[in-house]
Amino acid sequence: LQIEAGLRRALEHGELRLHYQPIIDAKTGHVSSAEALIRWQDPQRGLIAPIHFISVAEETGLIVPIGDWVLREACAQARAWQSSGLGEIPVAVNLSALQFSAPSLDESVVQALRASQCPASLLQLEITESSIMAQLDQALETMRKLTAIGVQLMIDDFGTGYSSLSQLKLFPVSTLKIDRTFVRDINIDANDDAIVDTIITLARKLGLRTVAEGVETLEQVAFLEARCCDKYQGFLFARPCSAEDFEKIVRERN
Ligand code: G
Ligand code: G
Ligand code: MN
Ligand code: NA
Repeated sequence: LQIEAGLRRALEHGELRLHYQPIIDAKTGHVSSAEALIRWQDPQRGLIAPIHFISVAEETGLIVPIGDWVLREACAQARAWQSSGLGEIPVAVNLSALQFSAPSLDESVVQALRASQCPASLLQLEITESSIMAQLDQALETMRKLTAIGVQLMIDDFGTGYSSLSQLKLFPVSTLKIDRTFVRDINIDANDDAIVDTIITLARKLGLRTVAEGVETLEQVAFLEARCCDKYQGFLFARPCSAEDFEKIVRERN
């Protein structure tokens, strides 16, 4: 209850922030996009990570207005980077299950893009397999509406959900983000080597891009590079950071 009241205040008083984690193009080493990750700047407690409030936001339905705020902020940031000349840096937003199943999601996305005159190509949406599988037919309809707007869809935490291959081929998505639990044990657990290898091969054959999440070591990069994974995200390259720090990283790398 305390967190709920606090979150309402956070939303009203502008205490929410987005941090951005660079996603690195495997071929060029350039920053090709960003994942937006929410933080709560509480005046008393300081910066609060999403694990401490996202589940409460989901249970109370506050995730819908918070999610709308995230969409608007992400679009405004991508548009600001574009117009400042930093480059075309798409920003990926995480959608919670409740947000994804809301009938008004496509309208929220259109409004967020319009409010900052952000091209749809600069917004990406991360959806988990479990959100999709909760109501498959409705999810496919929602995904079609979203792709018609021109935003790119990605499957987050891929490999941990329950979609079958016959369902995966129906998803109008551009990218699979390989869950970091598999990436973590590359070269440590032969099962994870096989899983990562198979996901990358599958993605290529289905015409999908791959992002490896949670890349922390050069050994992982060597493994992923040998299998032609398209993009890397992880602490080896950069942690999630403020928009200003993100800009510095882009200026250094691109
Ligand atoms: O940034 P961090 O590693 O603390 O994020 C932890 C979790 O919170 C991740 O699973 C991430 O997907 C989730 N998360 C971060 N930002 C958002 C957001 O804006 N919306 C939703 N629904 N989840 C988010
Ligand atoms: O669930 P989702 O994939 O949206 O979660 C993104 C989260 O992963 C972010 O909160 C981010 O802090 C975390 N993350 C990003 N890179 C790494 C990494 O290299 N190692 C670990 N342990 N976590 C990471
Ligand atoms: Mn994510
Ligand atoms: Na993920």
